Amino acid sequence: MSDEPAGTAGRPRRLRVVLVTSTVGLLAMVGAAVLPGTAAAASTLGASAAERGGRYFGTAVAANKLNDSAYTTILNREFNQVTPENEMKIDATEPQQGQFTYGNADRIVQHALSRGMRVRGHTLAWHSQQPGWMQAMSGSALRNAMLNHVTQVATHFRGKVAWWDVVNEAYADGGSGARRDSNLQRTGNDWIEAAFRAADQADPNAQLCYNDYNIDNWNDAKTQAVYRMVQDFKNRGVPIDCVGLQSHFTGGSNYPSNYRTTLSSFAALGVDVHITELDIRNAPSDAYRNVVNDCLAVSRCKGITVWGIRDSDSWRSGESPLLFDSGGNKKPAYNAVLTALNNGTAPTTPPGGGCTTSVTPGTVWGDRYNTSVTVSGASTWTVVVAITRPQTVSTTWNGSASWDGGNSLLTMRSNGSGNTFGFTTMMNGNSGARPQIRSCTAG
Ligand code: 9MR
Repeated sequence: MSDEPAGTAGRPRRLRVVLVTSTVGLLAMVGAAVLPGTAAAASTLGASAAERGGRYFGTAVAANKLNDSAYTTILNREFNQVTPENEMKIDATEPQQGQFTYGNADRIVQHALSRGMRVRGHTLAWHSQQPGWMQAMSGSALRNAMLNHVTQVATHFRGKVAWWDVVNEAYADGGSGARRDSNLQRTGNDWIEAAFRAADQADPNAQLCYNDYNIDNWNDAKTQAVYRMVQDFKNRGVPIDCVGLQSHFTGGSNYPSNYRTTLSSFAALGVDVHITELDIRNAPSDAYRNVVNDCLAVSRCKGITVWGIRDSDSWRSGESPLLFDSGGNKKPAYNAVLTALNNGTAPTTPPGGGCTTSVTPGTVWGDRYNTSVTVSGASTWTVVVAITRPQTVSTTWNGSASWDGGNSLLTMRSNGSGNTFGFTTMMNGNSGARPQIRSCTAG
């Protein structure tokens, strides 16, 4: 580790703003008429995860599949978070030094944000999938090129990417607990924190994560080594917000019984934890269920991303490790995951019980649109609606409005005007996003 000037650990922390959305309201908005969003047992992975403390359930997405309607039907229905599978990697975004190409990544981001899904950026600095020019570099030239890459890409996606995998897979496998040898590592042991600082400068609102595989088993030397790095970063004020456990339980590494200990131990360092690339060989329901329950048991476990939608989309399709078969049908593991999410003990049904909302799209003008929400199951209620910025709400009716979450969460309380409230949303340049119902509480 490089030496850090004393006092940095206590410097003001970065802004932390994460858009909070769920698919519940969105589905109602794009549906032909009115679909219910319930606070009790949601029927899709994303909506159900959202009800478990605002978590997400996401998937890796490949840009070249966005024209496949079987694929996008499942994507749009089930998931409220996406990670571009390859399109934000270094070879994709900077194929020639200093020439940045964002077309495929932008397509995925647009697809996601216009549907209220959050985006995980993957990945800014990695030993693998480097373009040829970078592979050929070393020393300070490589260090500077890496930092410039981090700065440029994080700047391009500023305000759109909720979490960045700033550095990916920097530790060696096996018992050494050492850094992985790579051209980046050979630029100096401080390359990881330098990357985090550059990302922090470029996008102070994004959550910055370290992401790796085989850091699932708490007893593994690799897990312990990453844990010590995160602990050191927190101690010295290096801007890190989260750890991503890829959790490829496939090809020889299995779900470990101490997985929950690993999640909670990282969380105890003061970082969020994310399960970022989940797939499990042959998709056993038990292991999928355990992963979900472990995440729900750790309040800082913010969500789960599976590494592809259908088995045919998987990087290891021969192992059929995903939740949908190649025909797009739900597998038993899908039902295990959804049931675990819906039965989750994470506190989400607030005191007073839940109620149900139906969202009806209203008039759309060039710069704004109306939405109305009907509440069932309670005569007095509190409904929380997430607005995707830069959109803002200009007017509300038939309820008493208050705001929090940096003006992205609108809370509407019944005020004796009946069970249907409404509001006008100003697009402010984003015509695609639609409000998302976050919760409905009776009383
Ligand atoms: O799924 C990705 C596959 O399409 C690529 O060919 C491969 C190239 O390295 O990367 C795969 O995704 C990897 C991810 O970026 C990082 N963790 C391991 C994933 C599976 O290899």
